[in-house]
Amino acid sequence: MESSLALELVRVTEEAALQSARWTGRGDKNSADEAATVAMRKHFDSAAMDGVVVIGEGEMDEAPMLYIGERVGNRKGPKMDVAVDPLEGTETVASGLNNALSVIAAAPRGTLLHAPDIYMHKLAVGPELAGKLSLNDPIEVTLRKASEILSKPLSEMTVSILDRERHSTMIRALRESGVRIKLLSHGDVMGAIETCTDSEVDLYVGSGGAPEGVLAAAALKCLGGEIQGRLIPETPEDFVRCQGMGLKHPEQLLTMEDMVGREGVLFVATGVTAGDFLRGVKYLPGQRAETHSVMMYSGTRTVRYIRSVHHLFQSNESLAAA
Ligand code: VTB
Ligand code: MG
Ligand code: MG
Repeated sequence: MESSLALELVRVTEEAALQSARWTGRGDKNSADEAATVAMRKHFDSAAMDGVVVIGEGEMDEAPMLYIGERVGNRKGPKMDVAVDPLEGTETVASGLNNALSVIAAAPRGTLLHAPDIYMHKLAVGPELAGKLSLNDPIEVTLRKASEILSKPLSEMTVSILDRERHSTMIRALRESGVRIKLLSHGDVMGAIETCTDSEVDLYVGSGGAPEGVLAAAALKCLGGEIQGRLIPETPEDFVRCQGMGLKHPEQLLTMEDMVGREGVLFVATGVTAGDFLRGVKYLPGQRAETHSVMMYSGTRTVRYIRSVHHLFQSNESLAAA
């Protein structure tokens, strides 16, 4: 059941990727995002589930599609919570940079954290470090512990972090510690995932979007890694929003269980632009295109990679007919 649903969801991220990839490097992030969102919405209803969007494109009144609370799926399957980011990396596509993705996570109804669109402090690690570090520790302590557990000197570790002014103190501390640093221009879902792949990245730290934190938690649960988070409500309104989403103490440490629950979670993603983990959309002769996706299920810890060749004629036609 999980794998057939995951495959149906891959179909949805593939369509979003195929449409948004057309905007690669064209300097128009809104059009790229809209193309992904429209395509994702149009294909969602073929998935056999009774889904409710808990992380989506915004509140109902401001976003017409994939708003929080919207029902998705054909209603003929399990009741699910659904988290989407039709285009994780809108600027990335607009600038033609690496690692833009289309992403969906799904888990039994009531299990995914309804994270508001604010920042979240994050610490993500791969299987070797999972369960062994704490976001409560100062970064120097975390690095020292990680270096001991991994049995390698700090100078041979790599830490990734979004390249942002708000991280200047943290980046300085990383530099003083002697670790290698991978500065990300965007895309911290992929940043967190990379701690679990055969990339050089050992830790992902810093703050990024809270919705992206929940999406990353879904992926890391499937990959055997770990992410911890702490929301950063900046205004009294943010506090109220967090509490409205069921978080009595908005600044509490969030474990993976807080973010994605105890039950099986599905995570699917399709590459939009090129990346180390997933290749981007490639248009082929004869109105065809190739996509690379991953589908994972935490219940079995299966990770499947799917290379698909699409006939764009059919893809566009089914879009027009939908
Ligand atoms: C991250 C990253 C996204 O936003 O969550 C980041 O994953 C956080 O916001 O790709 P800032 O850009 O304000 O730092 C993105 O870069 C864009 O959604
Ligand atoms: Mg988005
Ligand atoms: Mg995003």
